[in-house]
Amino acid sequence: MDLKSVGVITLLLANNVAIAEEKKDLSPEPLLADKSLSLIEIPSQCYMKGQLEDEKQWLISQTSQDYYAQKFTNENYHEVCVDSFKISQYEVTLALYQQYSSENESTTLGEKGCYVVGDNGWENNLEADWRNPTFEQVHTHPVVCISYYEAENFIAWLNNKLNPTHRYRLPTEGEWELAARGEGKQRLSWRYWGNDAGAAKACEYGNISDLSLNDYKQQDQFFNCHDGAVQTADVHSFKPNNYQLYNMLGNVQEFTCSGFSDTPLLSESSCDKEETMEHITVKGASWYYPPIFNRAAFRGGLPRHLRFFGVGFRLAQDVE
Ligand SMILES: [Ca+2]
Ligand SMILES: [Ca+2]
Repeated sequence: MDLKSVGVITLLLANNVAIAEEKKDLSPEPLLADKSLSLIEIPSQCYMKGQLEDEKQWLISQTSQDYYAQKFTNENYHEVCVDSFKISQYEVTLALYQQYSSENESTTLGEKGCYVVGDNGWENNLEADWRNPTFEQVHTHPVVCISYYEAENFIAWLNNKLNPTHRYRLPTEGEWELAARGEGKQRLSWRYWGNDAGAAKACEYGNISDLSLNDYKQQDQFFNCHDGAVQTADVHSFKPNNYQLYNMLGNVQEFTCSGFSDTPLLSESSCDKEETMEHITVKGASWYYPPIFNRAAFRGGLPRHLRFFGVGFRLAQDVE
């Protein structure tokens, strides 16, 4: 490199510093501008939660009576009533978690070990963590490989930092499913874009287990369209549902604050912080899960201390 080039680079660097300093004075703090903090208010109401009869028949046709009985009979169709609440439009970003980590290195640097799918199926990869979930991410992707406890620690840090009147928390299972279903006609579908797993429409509305993933790693079942993302995608990508919420049924599965039991009535309307139930409920489906799991009614239960490469979370708040 000649000196002339060095001079140009130095000048560019100097200009960038000047621009950065100028922006620093004019912009809100980066934390406050993060997409993860953009909330939508959902009004108090009652709705029908759970699996519909035609959904049941489709699930059995895709699997078997035994598999259905084992996985999907806990999605009871019933009325749930929720108070008004707010929920984030987007999943919590890697950028925001990085900021948390930079201020809490003593607690976040030891977060090793994450369940990923390796050559022999699911395995606890002791080298994997939220910085390296075994695939490439950029800072606008959702953070993954975070346990429920770590998500709660992050939220405690966020509340302490921002000191808002209404404090952030995870959504309850009942709140999450209402938010995912959207409103009006959309709410009556298994997925907010419709029921047909083969429809190209699926790839417009979420980062799902599509042909991109199938090209990368053969799947038994997948959505027959291309969404362009093998693993995680930008949290602000694809079309939202009609509550303007993005990737409720895609990108990553999401923690709720409701304990998991086969009888959802026990916990879906409240946060189970007392740990009366060992497992925590996760909702939605990730970039990895096949269409049978990609439905608003699907419920998963995970041990609270484990991490998975397809699981993240979004924020909620009370409305007073
Ligand atoms: Ca995808
Ligand atoms: Ca999601």
